[in-house]
Amino acid sequence: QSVIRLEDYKPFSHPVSTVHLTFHLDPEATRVRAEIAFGVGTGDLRLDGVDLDLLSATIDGVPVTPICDEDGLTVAAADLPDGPFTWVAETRIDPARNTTLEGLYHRRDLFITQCEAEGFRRITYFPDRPDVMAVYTVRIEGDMPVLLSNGDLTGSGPGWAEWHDPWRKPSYLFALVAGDLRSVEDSFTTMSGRDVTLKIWVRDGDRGRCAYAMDALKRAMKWDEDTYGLEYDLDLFQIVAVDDFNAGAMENKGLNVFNSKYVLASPETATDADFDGVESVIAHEYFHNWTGNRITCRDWFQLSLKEGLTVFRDQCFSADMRSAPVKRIEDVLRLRAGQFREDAGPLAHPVRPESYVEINNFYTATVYEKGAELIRMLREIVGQDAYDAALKLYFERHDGQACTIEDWLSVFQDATGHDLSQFRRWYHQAGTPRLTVEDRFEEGETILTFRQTTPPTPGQPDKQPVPIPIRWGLLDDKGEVANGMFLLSEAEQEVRVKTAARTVPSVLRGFSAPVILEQKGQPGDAGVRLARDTDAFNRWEAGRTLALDVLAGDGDPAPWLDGVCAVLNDQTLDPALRALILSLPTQEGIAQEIALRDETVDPDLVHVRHQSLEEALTSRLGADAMRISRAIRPTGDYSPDGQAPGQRALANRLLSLAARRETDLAREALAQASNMTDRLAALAPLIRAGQAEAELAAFHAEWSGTDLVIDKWFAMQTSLAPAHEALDVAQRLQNHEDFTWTVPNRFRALVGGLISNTAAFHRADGAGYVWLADWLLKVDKRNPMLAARMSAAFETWRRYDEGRQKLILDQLERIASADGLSRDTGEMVGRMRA
Ligand code: BAL
Ligand code: ZN
Repeated sequence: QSVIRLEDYKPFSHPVSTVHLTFHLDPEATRVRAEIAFGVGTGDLRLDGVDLDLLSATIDGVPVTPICDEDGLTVAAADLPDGPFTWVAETRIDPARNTTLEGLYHRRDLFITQCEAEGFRRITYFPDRPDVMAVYTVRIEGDMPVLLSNGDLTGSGPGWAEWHDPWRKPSYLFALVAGDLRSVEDSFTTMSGRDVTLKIWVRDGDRGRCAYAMDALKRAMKWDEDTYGLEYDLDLFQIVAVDDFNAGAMENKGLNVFNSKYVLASPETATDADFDGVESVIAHEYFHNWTGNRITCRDWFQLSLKEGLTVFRDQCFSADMRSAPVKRIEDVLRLRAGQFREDAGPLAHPVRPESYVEINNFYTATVYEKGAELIRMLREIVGQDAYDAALKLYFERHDGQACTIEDWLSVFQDATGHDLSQFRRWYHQAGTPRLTVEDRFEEGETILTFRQTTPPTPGQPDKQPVPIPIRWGLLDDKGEVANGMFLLSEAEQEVRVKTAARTVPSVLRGFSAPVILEQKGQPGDAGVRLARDTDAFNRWEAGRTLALDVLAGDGDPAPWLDGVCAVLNDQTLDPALRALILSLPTQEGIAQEIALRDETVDPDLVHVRHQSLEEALTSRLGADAMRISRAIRPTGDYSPDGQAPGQRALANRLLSLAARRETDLAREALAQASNMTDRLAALAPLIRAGQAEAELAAFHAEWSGTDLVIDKWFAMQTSLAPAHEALDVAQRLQNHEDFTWTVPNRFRALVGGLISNTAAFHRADGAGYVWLADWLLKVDKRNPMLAARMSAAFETWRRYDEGRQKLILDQLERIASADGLSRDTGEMVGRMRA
């Protein structure tokens, strides 16, 4: 496998100014004419191209015969004019047979493109790299009512449309969608008074489920103006929702393409979490217009330049729309579940990787979520005003450019005067730093001693200290006595604060750095923080610490039970926060904690402990669970905004506990449920108890044909079925007539659901591993990106006992030695076995 290295970066040989594309759409034989204006360059002309049938090529009108290979073509320097020249090539492609869902593909009568990262080379020969930016004009010919591309519509007639995007862009932001679609329209007046037409394109029948997405889009546009002074820059902004999509969404200039999961939402079909997802993904893709599109990446090693910043921006947007502490807890849960897990295993890599085989394998939690944490830390270190000044300078200095992480950090240094040389390590060094804090009280001072280490990761045996912003506070029995921010830059440093007596430290407030904190306090400290920390995040964190003492060790459950019951009854607290505090860490979270303690993870034991703490809480609450659940459940019309989702979350958490004893309570709740959030919450205990047969059948009958809901139907069964039955359930469901494994959402629902059912996936006989490997081998032949991403389910193999390790390694070896394995999956499996 050939390795691409950051150190080998060279600018492209010839500048490109304009690209004219003409598409004659046909599912099996689409012809693409590409006219590319090249400037004066040096050396051969090397263009990327994959699975293309080259019909003709000319340079300045003169036919040429390039040397073609599997990855592209070359025109020798001797055959190129001395000055600027125009390249015209006609290629034929087969969108119907393109099962990779990269490039141009045809599914269910829709033509769809996905070009990031390297899909454009499946459409025509081109220098398919983000630092080659050009102005695109596109003509689409095809017998379909809707023919869309980037930018503004400049002409159309029956069977054709022409589009022009005045903004220079890299090829990965090119998009085309064509087919029978309907639009929902609205408009937005920008801060300078320009009217922008907004269109969301969906299939006939889905227009009634676009209102929330449209509202979220307008709120995001306004927020970017108010918060960053950034205005939209075309007269038209379009979103298309498609059912066949590998990712969540794509920020193509002026024509975002979305997985329908992140557009379509109504109370009957979508949960509160789905509405959240729509809001944040709509915002994320919209925010890319500046952080990604106007300023893009020089090369794919810089991916976090746009993704880390844009995730951070969408996190801040959601925090402003909803409860900021609750959003922070949810973001940290996501970070730990995906990124800490990745950082602790064989797939660990820096936020800015140094090499890759297949770039699709680096759209990771590290590049996205840890990348966002780095921006958050920068803001923490320099302060909000300096952060704002730095962002202003970033847009002034780099608008229209393809940039690097160094450019980004230089802007921060120049704008703020901070020396960020040590901060660079966060981008280059993989692994999650471990932060320990010890406290002592001496002669009228509370002394906090902080220490940091980062464990070795693949290819990086030795780590240097990184700057860690630590927000801290000190609590006594009346409340908070002091607080501050400390930047730990060395391996060990102290903070001294004058206090009258020993206080309880509350450190890493708001999760001010993406580190694993080990707190060497006194027994009872976590209970104090849970009861009265003024930082909501650390209140939640204290509950988690107490729960993990029981779940990952053999701690006493009483402090956790006492603490969370007190929180439950605190009417002054946001119900959403109470619901989070009342929830146990996931079994994946417990396994991470056990592995951190250098102990072998026994998934069965984790499952048993998890169940028994749930049971203990159920006993403790008794009749209170249903009493409070009923009292707090919102009545009236459903709203995904305001207090109602938090109230539902708390009501449903309590229902899940109460229904452990009495499944009829869940049946009652199901009968009364009037929205999808409540329905799924009521179904869950029945599925867990193996008593949902009739209810699942009724659910299926009601929602047959509504794909996103049927995805839920599959996912809830494999993810919630009792561990000893779940694999049988999955094997039965994979033969269901609605199980189309070739549709990524459906595949992820069933297979991803089973993987998330950890005790089922990690069955001691290895049947879960064999089953997943069978699927990966099958899917890899059609859709390598999907198979490669799903293969990360195996990344935790070192956590388990020797028996399970061997069973997983056997499957990794079986995959690695399969004939025709894709570069994507080959790289993932190779890294996991290394
Ligand atoms: N750029 C790929 C999809 C996203 O991160 O928005
Ligand atoms: Zn993104």
